[in-house]
Amino acid sequence: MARISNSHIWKSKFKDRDVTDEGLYLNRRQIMAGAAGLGLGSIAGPALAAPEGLEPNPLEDITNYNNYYEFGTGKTDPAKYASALTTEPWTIKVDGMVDKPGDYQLEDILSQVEIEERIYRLRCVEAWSMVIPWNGFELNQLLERVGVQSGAKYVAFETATRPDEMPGLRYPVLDWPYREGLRLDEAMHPLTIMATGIYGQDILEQNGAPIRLVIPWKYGFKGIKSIVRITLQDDMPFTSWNDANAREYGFYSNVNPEVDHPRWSQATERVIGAGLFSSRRETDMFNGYGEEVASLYSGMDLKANF
Ligand SMILES: Nc1nc2c(c(=O)[nH]1)N[C@H]1C(S)=C(S)[C@@H](COP(=O)(O)O)O[C@H]1N2
Ligand SMILES: [Mo]
Repeated sequence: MARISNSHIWKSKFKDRDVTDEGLYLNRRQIMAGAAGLGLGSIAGPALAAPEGLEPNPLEDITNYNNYYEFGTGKTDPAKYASALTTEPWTIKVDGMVDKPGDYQLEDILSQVEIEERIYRLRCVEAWSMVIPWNGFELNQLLERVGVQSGAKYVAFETATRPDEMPGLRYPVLDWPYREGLRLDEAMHPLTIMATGIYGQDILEQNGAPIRLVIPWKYGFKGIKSIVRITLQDDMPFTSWNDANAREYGFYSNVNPEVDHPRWSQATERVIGAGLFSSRRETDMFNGYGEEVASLYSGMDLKANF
């Protein structure tokens, strides 16, 4: 088992797993993705334990306590309403400064990437957190495939807008569609993944089915769900939360215990699912991923560029 493992990253490439008929099972999409390059026989594996200190939350927590405002602003609204989202077929438009723009079918995208399991902390800007065992692929694999042109400096993302399926779109909480963005080097970073599964199963709609972004060192709202468009561009993208309240939500939104939200401290976080007397933990700079990502921001004033 070639695992890269330390206190806060843990990953396992499916091809390295032992074959077993029990434990973790893979969904159709992931089997397709894995089957392309790795051989079906090798895609199965036991339920795997996280390294000490990074115990994933149970699936019940991960799928019943969500932010997905297109389905309502309550934490349980997505679990109630998001199953209405039609996720097949699914097309992602890739446009802007790329060599191969086009409407890419999800199956086509997944046929040419390597799905891995990544157990990451998720830290919401609202000062709660959980640990999620994602299945997904490094975004850089897709960006390399479509051919990023030399002038591109940012990547913009858009969520689907389906008024018939998303009751929350009636309310102008945000300027829909939900939009997010990254600097190109952030998007290319190996920790940045596109997730298609959790616990080895298809990602559920409330978590951003069929495909969503995960950037573990940033506040959760950067992890845009149910992506239908990816645009390479030279200017800083429009981002929905920054547009809604630029004083409270910056473009970067790197997890930073030293930069408080104007209305609350970011020094600590409530651990979801920690029982009756839910516990708090101290928030780590870059959510604990500083060793890997701090260099992306060297020389920057992180209080000004929050
Ligand atoms: N399209 C869309 N993406 C979204 C959101 C949203 O409301 N709409 N909420 C964000 C926020 S605030 C967080 S904390 C994470 C939550 O992801 P989870 O529900 O899978 O834990 O999704 C992010 N992605
Ligand atoms: Mo969030």
